[in-house]
Amino acid sequence: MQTSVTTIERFIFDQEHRYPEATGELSNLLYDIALAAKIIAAAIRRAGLVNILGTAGARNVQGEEQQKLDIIANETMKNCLNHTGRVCVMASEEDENIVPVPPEYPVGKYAVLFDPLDGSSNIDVNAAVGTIFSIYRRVSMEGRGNVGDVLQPGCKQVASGYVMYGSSTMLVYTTGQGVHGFTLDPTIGEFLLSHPRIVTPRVGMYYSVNESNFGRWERPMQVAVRGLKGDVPDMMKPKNSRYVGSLVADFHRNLIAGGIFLYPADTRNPGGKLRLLYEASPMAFIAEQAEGSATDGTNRILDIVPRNLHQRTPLVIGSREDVGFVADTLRRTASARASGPVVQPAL
Ligand code: AHM
Ligand code: MG
Repeated sequence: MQTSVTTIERFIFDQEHRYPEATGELSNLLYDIALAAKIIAAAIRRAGLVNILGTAGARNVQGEEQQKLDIIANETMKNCLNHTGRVCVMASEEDENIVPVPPEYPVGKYAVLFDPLDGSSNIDVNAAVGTIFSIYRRVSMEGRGNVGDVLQPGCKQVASGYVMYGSSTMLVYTTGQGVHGFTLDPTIGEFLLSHPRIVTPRVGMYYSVNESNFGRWERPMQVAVRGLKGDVPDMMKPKNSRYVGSLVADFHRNLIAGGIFLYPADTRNPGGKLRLLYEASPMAFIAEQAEGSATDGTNRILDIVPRNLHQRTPLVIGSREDVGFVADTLRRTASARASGPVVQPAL
């Protein structure tokens, strides 16, 4: 029987109190999110039993069918964050506009963004889903926060993380001091430190992409993915394919085992499918803190300045050398096409 454990509360407290100027507010905000994660995890576990699986008949702002658990997760996040005086404004993938703090509650110095239940199309088949969150310091000088507080580039994040509701529930986060993972012990209801200081391998074993879109990608992306599969063995050892279709699960596996996740632009999603603010930026902060990297193919994800709340972006993220290989291949193939015949193997 283990009698000494590190709870998420103790770990966050110890980390923040290395800085004398720390007020503890960010720590408390992270506990609020950990509490929301426990409530959502419980709802997911109960889902099959209490018959809350399936759609709620509503569609979210992107026109996608909303699952009942999406609504529960979204409300849970808001209710755990909106009354504490730590948050000035929120934004959720499930809400069209920014989510203000109700007037009866005080506002604080952080803006919090979240995808309350990512990969929700996987719920009905009992596959892993997740919550992704991103925290910025407010930049508005007065009032109760505005859209400018959430439209900040990813490099301004003070923390980001995700919760994976899989065979166990894990919370992984960074405040810019490395990436740390906690596993929920359901017997005591606490997240316990299980993966301190996660560093992702420089070269990974896996590539993760929805290859049914292959014919809809631009040719440079087709060449890059074929490279990951073994078309240029002198440059890239062939990788194994893994794809759950749930970003949190695909990203988490690749973070731990090493690998690359891609969701490129295609003819159906010319700007990419994933959202910059709720998916790409928070994951990019984690990837970089774990010594990996993230790009849209040309630009570092964390440098992109968002123009609107639900902006999408192509995403290539994971082990540093693998992401570099894809970015280089895109650049070389595009410039070879511009100046003459393509030197890569024919498709
Ligand atoms: P969601 O936020 O509506 O759940 O969509 C995002 C999900 C990601 O988790 C996943 O990486 C991607 O969509 C999968 O898309 P596809 O089914 O097109 O492969
Ligand atoms: Mg999502």
